Amino acid sequence: MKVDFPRFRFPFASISSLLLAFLLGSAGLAAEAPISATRAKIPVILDTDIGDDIDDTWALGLLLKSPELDLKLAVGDHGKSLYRAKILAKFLEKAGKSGVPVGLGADLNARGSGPQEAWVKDYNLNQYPGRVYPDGVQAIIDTIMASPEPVVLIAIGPVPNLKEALRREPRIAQKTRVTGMQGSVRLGYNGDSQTAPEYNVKEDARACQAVFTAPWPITITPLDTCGLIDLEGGTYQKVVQSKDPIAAAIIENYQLWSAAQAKPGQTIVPPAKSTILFDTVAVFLAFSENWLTLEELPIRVTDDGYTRIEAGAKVMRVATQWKDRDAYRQFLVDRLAGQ
Ligand SMILES: [Ca+2]
Repeated sequence: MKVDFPRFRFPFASISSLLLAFLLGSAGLAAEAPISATRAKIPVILDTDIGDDIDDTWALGLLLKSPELDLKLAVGDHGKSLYRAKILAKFLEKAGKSGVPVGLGADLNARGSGPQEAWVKDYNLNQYPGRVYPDGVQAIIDTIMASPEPVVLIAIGPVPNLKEALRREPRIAQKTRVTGMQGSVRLGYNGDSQTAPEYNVKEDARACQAVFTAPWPITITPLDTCGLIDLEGGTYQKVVQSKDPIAAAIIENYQLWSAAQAKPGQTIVPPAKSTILFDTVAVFLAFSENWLTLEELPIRVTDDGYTRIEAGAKVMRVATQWKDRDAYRQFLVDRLAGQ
């Protein structure tokens, strides 16, 4: 499926991107050629707690298969920094993207692993062909400050790295737009009518408060929208059966992750559908708001991890409803399974 998305408008369009658009437009190329050939790719940084829930792995796959985006750096966040960096590095290598630098997250519970440990237990991070930054927070700062274009920071976990990055270098907020999977604004988990302290917020509410009050534009997908996305039946099977190396790496990780959830003695069968793919929606928002209703809402993060609509709080763009959820699911499958 070909989808031509309207390019997200930065509040601060750069001269060079305008010039590029003018040159391409005047050459008559803009109308027919594919997205990636006509538009400068959006530089993005991924800040992720990959290795806990499996949806970050699906989100990384979507990011790498989206020609609109140019991944400049991937950093693990919320502890377990070596484990997360190994998953990122091995996944990037399998995807043929080992030129992308990997960063270790802030030194907070640096040890520890999770349900994808079996995938990386023999992986040696020193063998990664790309750069590995021991101080991933500094790498985030340096990548943003050195970028000639504004950067989109995709935040799909708790955000202690970003709180620390803002503390060290507040000027990053002038050059960055954030898209995040955080919060629960009118709906809770599984479409519940009660809002919930959403995991990414609750795990480090102070960090989320720092990020949600910094002077950068923020767009979030709360549970209201990201919490309603999964794949089953033929759409799920299309990803399972894909020969694409990124799709294969996602499914391999998902099967190991599922097996790691099994209780002792329980028979392990490959999953028949995906779990909720929350984080994919934050990646999508980095380049499109298609199929979603966005509202400008003042959002305050409470100390116990709720995201309340409250007058006077910083206004952000919030994806509050799907206009066409099935179209997004179909898009997701076509992107992931396509070669
Ligand atoms: Ca996550």
